[in-house]
Amino acid sequence: MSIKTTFLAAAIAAVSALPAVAEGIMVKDAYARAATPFAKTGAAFMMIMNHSDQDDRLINASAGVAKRVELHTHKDMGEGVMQMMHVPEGFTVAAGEMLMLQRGGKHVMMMGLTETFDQDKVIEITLTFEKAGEVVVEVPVDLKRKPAEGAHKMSH
Ligand SMILES: [Cu+2]
Repeated sequence: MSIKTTFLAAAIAAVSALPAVAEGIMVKDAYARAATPFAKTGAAFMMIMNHSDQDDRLINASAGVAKRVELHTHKDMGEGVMQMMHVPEGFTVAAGEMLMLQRGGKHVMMMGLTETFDQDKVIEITLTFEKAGEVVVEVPVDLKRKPAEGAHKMSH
């Protein structure tokens, strides 16, 4: 193997799931988690990039494994208290910008889970964008992943 192919193979191996792409929207590094594999609620986190030249908006999400899916964010209530809030209008992803769904921040909330969240199981989440339309993302369950540095602890 040449140095170049070795590097490429390593780069591909480092990505947990293949990026989903549609109409300028690219989703990377998606993962889902629940407090335990048998929890009734779970959340999904990911990096959403808008490579198009117009602003877009994530307006809805659905998942086969959940009875109800909502777009949530966390609001800092002060004194270290973070409260989850449903955001019906969704999240803007400006042209050329990135939207981070992460622990303690914006996330895809899945309620009424109908399947167990086993480590490395892949679930399908459909994101609906105002302009790009539906983007189906394969999201691996990762119960071991630690929150990103600086992210607040979140409880569901
Ligand atoms: Cu939530």
